[in-house]
Amino acid sequence: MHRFFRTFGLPVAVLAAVAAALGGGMTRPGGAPTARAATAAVTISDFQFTPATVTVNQGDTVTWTNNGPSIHTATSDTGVWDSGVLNVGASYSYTFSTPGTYAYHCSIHPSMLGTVIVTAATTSTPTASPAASATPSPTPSPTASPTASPTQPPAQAPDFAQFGFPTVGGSVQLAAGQGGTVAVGDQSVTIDPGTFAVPVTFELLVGSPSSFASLVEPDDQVIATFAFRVTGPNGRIGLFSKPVHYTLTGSAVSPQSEVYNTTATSPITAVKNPVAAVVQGDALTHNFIGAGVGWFVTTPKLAGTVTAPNTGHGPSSAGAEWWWLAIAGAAIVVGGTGTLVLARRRAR
Ligand SMILES: [Cu+2]
Repeated sequence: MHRFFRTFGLPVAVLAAVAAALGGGMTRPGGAPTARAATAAVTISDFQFTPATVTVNQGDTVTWTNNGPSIHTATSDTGVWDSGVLNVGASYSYTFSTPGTYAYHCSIHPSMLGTVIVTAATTSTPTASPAASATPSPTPSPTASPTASPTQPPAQAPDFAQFGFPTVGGSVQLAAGQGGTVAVGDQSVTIDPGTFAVPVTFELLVGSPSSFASLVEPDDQVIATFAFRVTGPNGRIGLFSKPVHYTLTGSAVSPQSEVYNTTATSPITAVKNPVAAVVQGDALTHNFIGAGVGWFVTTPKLAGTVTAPNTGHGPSSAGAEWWWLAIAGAAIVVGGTGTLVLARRRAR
């Protein structure tokens, strides 16, 4: 974000000003999601995003418009952006400054899935095409404007204390630009210097694993729950300048542990985070760049009975461990008493 604005911010701002002076007559509402477009339009209707996958260049803006008849959201799986509720006819825009593949969903209807692919911009494009940069979004949100501050995203994050994470497990106050660590129990979050350009209070919220149990597969269990509440001078911050680093340690962590995103809705829904967690020994790590969703971590229920073998096995044995767990699970279903035997074998 920083680098993007240092490099391209000025020309884009100048072009935006030129566009404003021209009366914004260059709007291209039907902008096709072609690789060279500076904006791409995604229509939300009939419980799907159309197109479901849109490819844009670094620095381009994607605009989602709800053509009804229901309310929806366009919510990044990893907390990068969240449109909030889009009423019928409403639009939301987000400008992508970092190349990558971004999965998103509707937090009201989790089966609605979409992807934004952001390709790296060539160095000469920012000033090459005034028409491309002069396309204002229909209803620009604060985050959509290229002139918005990159380090103080105005997008307000939900307060996840109200959506399953009522307890402040840990809290740290950071001066502008300062890094730090916040922890509770076997969970910790490391914040690199430069993650926030303003002074913030970074709170690590936690909830009861049992309150999320109904959202996971019957053979999985929730072993950790957490959300971030980051409050700066202008309110709760939804998007960070850099990812923060989350770590969960403990014998319940297994190579099959998975991270789920939870919604700020009632009832809460959950979708699997598209980025796999990294598990080494009894430590699970994952990076998060925003506070637009909450999270929980699962592990197969049997993992609790076969904790010790997790250490000392390289990544190549992960598949084998998975099969042992599957076999053990089948044994439980069939025989009911197979667990201990298998666990003992497994431990060799
Ligand atoms: Cu929806």
